Amino acid sequence: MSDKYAPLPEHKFSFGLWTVSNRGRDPFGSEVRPPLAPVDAVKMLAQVGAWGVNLHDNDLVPIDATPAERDRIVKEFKQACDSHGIVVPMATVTLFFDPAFRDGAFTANDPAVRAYALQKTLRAMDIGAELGAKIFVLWGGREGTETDACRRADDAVKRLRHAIDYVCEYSIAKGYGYTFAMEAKPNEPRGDIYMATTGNYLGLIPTLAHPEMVGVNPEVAHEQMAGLNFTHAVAQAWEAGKLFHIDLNDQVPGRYDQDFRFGAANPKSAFFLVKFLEDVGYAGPRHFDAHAYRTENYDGVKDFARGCMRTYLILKEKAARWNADAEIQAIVKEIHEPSMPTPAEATYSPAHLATLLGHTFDRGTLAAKNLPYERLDQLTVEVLLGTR
Ligand code: GCO
Ligand code: MN
Ligand code: MN
Repeated sequence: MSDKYAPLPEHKFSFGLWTVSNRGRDPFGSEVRPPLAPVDAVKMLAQVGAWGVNLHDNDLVPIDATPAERDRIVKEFKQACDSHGIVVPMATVTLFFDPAFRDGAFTANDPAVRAYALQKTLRAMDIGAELGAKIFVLWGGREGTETDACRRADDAVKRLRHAIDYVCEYSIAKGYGYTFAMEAKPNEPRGDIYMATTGNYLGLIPTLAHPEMVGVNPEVAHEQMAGLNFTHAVAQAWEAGKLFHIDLNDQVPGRYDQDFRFGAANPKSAFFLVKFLEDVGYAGPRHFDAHAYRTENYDGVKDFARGCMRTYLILKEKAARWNADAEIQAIVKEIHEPSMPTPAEATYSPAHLATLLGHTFDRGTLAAKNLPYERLDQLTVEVLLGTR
């Protein structure tokens, strides 16, 4: 059976252990699916054709495990990954679940909580390194406030910087070779999270001790919760050389944190995202940080996982179709052409400056240039709807 949308290892599709094992609990209702052991989640990912699995420390090793239990669990998990041909490209740390982190982790006011958060992160890095991960994601879900009376927000930034610098040094000292991918989110579970958008992190990274080791992990839902254009955030990260990882899912703006199947809510935005990633040649993992509807059993979870990958591959094909469509490309060419003779773009020089300042622009000509974006968008929609 040949299926042109079948996932292959080269597509680098990965899922968080926490995504396919999500049991459907929400603030108003308990779990609807039985527990899924990590090794069984790996088996399921192999069945649906995924390439990788990512994990938080405590998705695998309970927070109160003894060192011996930890070693046994990690060893068994590694064996399961090896026997199912699943890789672990990314690891992360749970710094939000335990009550100890109710005031934050790296940014908490209590120095003991901050030290514990750091220790827990170093141990999670050990687990990830043992499993072969080279990307370490840090999501500061609790690094925020309900009331700004609790601390100065710039102190939070300083504490966060200190923690990131520390974990970079640890990776260097241990020879782990990690890059760190910082994941922003505007709110949930805190009223306001400090690093609200990918742009916030892009501002913080150059101030770190090892900026070259640190990039971002933008998530579709997180930018869309803030009402922002996700592809723009990804493009800025890419342009800065900082797109180290990506969390794909979907989200209707203004709703709760939905974590829908990729492309489920906004296929047009998903199309522009996939087109961007494929056009620029993003070579990192395509990680799905989403979960199945609460109505589903584990067969439905497989439908969900297959759907994420299939939609990505369908959109990838649509992007290629868009790039190859003669009428679309003629419009793209037209909209980039100058409307009148103009001094060539050049870097600043006294000669170019003189030419530019001496040039006469006809504002009427500029304003009259044909920009058939209605037609272009309609053609895009028709590619998406399958009529082209
Ligand atoms: C969320 C986040 C998390 C993180 C994960 C990795 O909204 O809960 O997206 O799923 O991605 O904790 O650090
Ligand atoms: Mn999320
Ligand atoms: Mn995420």
